Order: sequence, then structure tokens, then C-alpha cells
Amino acid sequence: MSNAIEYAMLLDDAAVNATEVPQFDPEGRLSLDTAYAIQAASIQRRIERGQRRVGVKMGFTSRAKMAQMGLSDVIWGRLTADMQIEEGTAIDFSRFVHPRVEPEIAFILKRSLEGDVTGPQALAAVEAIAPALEIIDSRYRDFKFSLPEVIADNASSSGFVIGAWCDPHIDFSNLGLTLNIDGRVVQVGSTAALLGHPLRSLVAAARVSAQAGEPLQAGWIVMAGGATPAEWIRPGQHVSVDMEHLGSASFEIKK
Ligand code: OOG
Ligand code: MG
Repeated sequence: MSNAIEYAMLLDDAAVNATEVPQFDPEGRLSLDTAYAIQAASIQRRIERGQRRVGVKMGFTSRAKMAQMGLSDVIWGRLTADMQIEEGTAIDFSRFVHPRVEPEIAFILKRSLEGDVTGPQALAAVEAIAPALEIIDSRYRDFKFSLPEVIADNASSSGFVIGAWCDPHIDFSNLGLTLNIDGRVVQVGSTAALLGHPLRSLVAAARVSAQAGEPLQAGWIVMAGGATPAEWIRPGQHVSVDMEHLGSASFEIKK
């Protein structure tokens, strides 16, 4: 386990300094429990620096993402307040190693949600839903990793952008969406890509969070996962997601 602390420090330093690290378990020999323990220890360092936990991100909840990264298990990571980028603002590229962006849908909870819940129970805990963008930025060289490695690296999470919150009492099971870079549509998809219905991603988030002893809290955000493959982003670009009925979310990267 002392190794776990060392890996946690390595990954946390890489995230803070926007540097890349070599893979330490390319064959994926570490157990998933160990991988999540590394993740927990690296996020604990952030919390000790004064960061605040604000929610959970789900990963590989769509076939498109699984296929792009060559992995097939749903994974999750921890969101902290410093990862949130205010919608419509411009950010520095220097905070990233080799960032990619993907279109997601976000939930914000009005009540805690714990353990094995049904879709309707999960929905009853949702305050609002919003179109969102996730910036993923693997700390591993060339964005290459095994399943335990990406879990240890907080599921590549780096930033997230959330559009205007909307009433969740619409049918959001199959909303069309586009990912746009500099006004060009670069990916087309649907919220149905997320396990057939994005609520299933929230149900999974409730289960894995409770299993980790950190049940979903009122006020927390849950990012449901990329609905399309991710796209590389570069300085000077304007990135947005447009989602049917829910509107859009965007950010820019400074030149
Ligand atoms: C891992 C993170 C996956 C998603 O939405 O599926 C993820 C990665 O692709 O680097 O965030
Ligand atoms: Mg994602």
C-alpha cells in the first residue's frame, strides 16, 4: 500500500504541474480496489490543500467512449470545485498536458442518493439537469493507460463546464447533441448513448459512491459521461455543446 501513496503523489503532482508521467502498470495488474485507493489518496491531497469535493464523474458510460479508449468497464472519479470552469469563459492552455473535450449531461442533486436506487428514485433526487462539457487530460504519456491506471488518475478528469440548469421533468432519454469547435460540428450524438438513458449513469454513480463510503450528497454534481468520442483541443479554440431542449455550454482556450 505504500506504493499506492507514492502513485497518488506522482499523479497529484502531475495534475498540479500539468506534466505527464510514464505508465506504471501498463499490463493492468493492479486490482481495481488498489486503483481506487490511489485515486482516493490523490484527491485527499487536494482536499488537504483546501479544495472542496463537489461531486462525481462517470466514465465509459457510452460505447463511443469505450471504443475510443479500448476499455469496457464503467469507471468513476471525484470532482472538486477547482475543476469547474465558469461557462463562457476563457481558460489557459498551460494548465493542461494534452487535453481533450467531450459532450456530457450533468445532474445536480437536491437530496442525497445512496446505494441501490431505481431510475425514478434517482430522478426524484435531481434538482436540475444541464448540457455540459468535460475536459479530460490524462496524466499518462500519450494519453495511454490500462484500466487501473486511468482509475488511479481520477478517470482523466481535469475540468468541467456546465450550461444553464434546466427542469429535469422532461424526457431527456434521447436528446440530440453536437460538439462544436470554432463553429464547426465535430461530433454528433444523443444522450441515449449513456447506458440507454443518462439516469442509468446516475443510478450507477449512487451505487459506486455508496460502496466507496462517500454517498452522493445534496448539492453535488454528477457528470454522466461522454456521449461521443472526445476531441483534442488547442489554444485559441472556441468549444461548445448544443443539446436539444437544454441549450448549450461553451468555453474558450486563450491563444
Ligand atoms: C477516461 C475518462 C472517461 C467518459 O466520459 O467516458 C470519461 C478517458 O477517456 O481518458 O470521462
Ligand atoms: Mg467524461
